[in-house]
Amino acid sequence: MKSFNDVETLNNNESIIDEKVLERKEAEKIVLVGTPNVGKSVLFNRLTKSYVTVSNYPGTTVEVSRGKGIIGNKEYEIIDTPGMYSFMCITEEEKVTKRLLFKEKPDAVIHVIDAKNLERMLPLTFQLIESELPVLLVLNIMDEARRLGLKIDVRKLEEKLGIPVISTTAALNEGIDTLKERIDKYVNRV
Ligand SMILES: Nc1nc2c(ncn2[C@@H]2O[C@H](COP(=O)(O)OP(=O)(O)OP(=O)(O)O)[C@@H](O)[C@H]2O)c(=O)[nH]1
Ligand SMILES: [Mg+2]
Repeated sequence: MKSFNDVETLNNNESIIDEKVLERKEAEKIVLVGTPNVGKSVLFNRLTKSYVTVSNYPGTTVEVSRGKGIIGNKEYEIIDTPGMYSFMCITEEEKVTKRLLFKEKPDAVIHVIDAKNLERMLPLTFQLIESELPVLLVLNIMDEARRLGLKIDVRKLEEKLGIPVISTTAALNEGIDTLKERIDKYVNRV
């Protein structure tokens, strides 16, 4: 019976510790979203340097990666989400991503798209903006877009959308420093 009590005490202590962790002021948070296969996870690896944890979203089998990264002079928590096509969620992955977007209260939401399929992917950008999420748009896979001869007027797109737009080739580490600068400016309003 003694061992049973010991376990009870341990569990009580654990729950107190959890509450303390929850009360602590959290780091600035960035959530990466976008359709499958656009390079979110490659970008996540570029932005995070340490403490990457992969866990199932509570009550689901959907995996979410969290890591820490330094942007400007601040530490951020960066969250990599499973691919989503739209807010009209069909798959469990999409439902998890939508829930995460609203529950985590991110300081920045990075919508990553494949620059080759700009028009097909912009509807989700609109949905994110309409939901009043703090969105930045990343046109990734620019190497392939360039190879296909696609020309994108990034400044004009920024003007039309009213949000920061940054082009990257995450696989080659291109545009990552600029992305970090823009995130820093956006979050800290400088
Ligand atoms: N050419 C090129 N390939 C890239 C670039 N970024 C990512 N990729 C490739 O695109 C593929 C998908 O990358 P991921 O990072 O796994 O994509 P994801 O968005 O996380 O995909 P899901 O997790 O399925 O939603 C991989 O083979 C990457 O190497 C890029 O800038 N250029
Ligand atoms: Mg991924």
